[in-house]
Amino acid sequence: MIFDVERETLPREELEALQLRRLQNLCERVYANVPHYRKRFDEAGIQPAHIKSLNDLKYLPFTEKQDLRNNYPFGLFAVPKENIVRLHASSGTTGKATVVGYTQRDVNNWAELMARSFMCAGASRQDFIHNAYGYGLFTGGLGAHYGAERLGATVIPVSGGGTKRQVQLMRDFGATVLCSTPSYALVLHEAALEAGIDIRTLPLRIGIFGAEPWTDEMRADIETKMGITAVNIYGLSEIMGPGVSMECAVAKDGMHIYEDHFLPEIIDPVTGEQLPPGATGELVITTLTKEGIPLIRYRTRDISSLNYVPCSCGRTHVRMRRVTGRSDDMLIIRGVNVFPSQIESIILETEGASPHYRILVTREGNLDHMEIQVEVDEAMFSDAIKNLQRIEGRIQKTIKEFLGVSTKVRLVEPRTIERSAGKAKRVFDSREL
Ligand code: ADP
Ligand code: K
Ligand code: ZN
Repeated sequence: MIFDVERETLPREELEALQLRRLQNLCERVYANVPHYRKRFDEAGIQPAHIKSLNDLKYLPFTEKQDLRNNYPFGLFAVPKENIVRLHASSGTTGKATVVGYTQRDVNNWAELMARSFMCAGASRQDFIHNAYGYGLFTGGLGAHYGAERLGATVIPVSGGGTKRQVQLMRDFGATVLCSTPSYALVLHEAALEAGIDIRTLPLRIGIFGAEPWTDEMRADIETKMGITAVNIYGLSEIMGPGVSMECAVAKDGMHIYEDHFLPEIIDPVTGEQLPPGATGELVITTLTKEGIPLIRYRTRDISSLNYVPCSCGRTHVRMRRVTGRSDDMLIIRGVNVFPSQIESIILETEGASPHYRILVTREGNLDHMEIQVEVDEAMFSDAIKNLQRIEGRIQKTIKEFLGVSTKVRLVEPRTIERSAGKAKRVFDSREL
């Protein structure tokens, strides 16, 4: 089922014609209303009227997170302040928070795209949606909330935290859809077990997980434990919030970017050159319809690739591959590039290791040291030390083999690694201090 059949299945030619019209209009708007962009366009010797085709996108200047910070709080807004109906701020995972503003049309579009996303995940107005994304300045809670209402479903605005109670409510109200970070889904599962509730026996059938990187191995783990279909949702506050792209439950193979609203590119993060379809690099997004804070070629820092192969679900919008991490998440350990998600995959493939882990990086003298702490699976906890050491050794060896880096792996007792209601913090790199 497709929420907006007409727009979500537009033939590529028509889609591109629409994108071009919207891009031209966007350039006019930011040139006229945002001093920062007028200056950038002038410096690059480009005028809105120069944009004759989507190919000309590459001549436009990039926007970086730093540009939002330099113009903090409202400098990049393109409409008079009284036209802004809501503010949100990014969670500041990688530094000072940035502020974004929405017009009434922006919040309507957002609800529309989140409604599309719910249906893309297989949900409908029959569903009870347990929304455990944080409500507040973070975009997750309210973003999913209004989308669920737009769909006509029943939304349960639980927000993050109060885990024990959440589990009871999920059972009592018979939630069929869960929205949360994937790490919080695991926390809910754990709390349910403690309360003697087997989530597999509840009506819950769909998990819509995002806001942080996760792996296919994590998906499989959650699906088995909770007896649900887990799909990936992507978004960022600078561009809108959740619902920039959504994985369809039909193919479960990458997230459809709502291309009538967002124009994606993949670039080489070092040279800034556009890369051909399919290549892996940094995702760059231009907002085609946003009024409050429209952004040209926003560098997300997220590493992905674009798949233009038609999808079996019927949607024509391009799919982005699961984000393996942000370019600024990449750890360089003694010269070797390592993404935390690669480590996660290996941990989850190892029997006896739980999905709760953290990565500690330190420097001793001139040498980087990486220690990975993994909670041992409850069932294995009472096993002989010898067996536990075997698990540690296996993870260590696999990481060395596949990622080429030596690590120390330490199994720790179940439930000793801190749980989070939102985005999990897994990497502790004390080298930066
Ligand atoms: P912050 O940048 O402060 O974390 P946001 O809450 O806007 O602020 O987070 C957006 C970021 O979260 C994205 O740029 C991306 O790095 C990450 N993210 C969101 N959804 C996903 C997802 N499904 N997979 C991987 N990373 C995601
Ligand atoms: K309903
Ligand atoms: Zn699809």
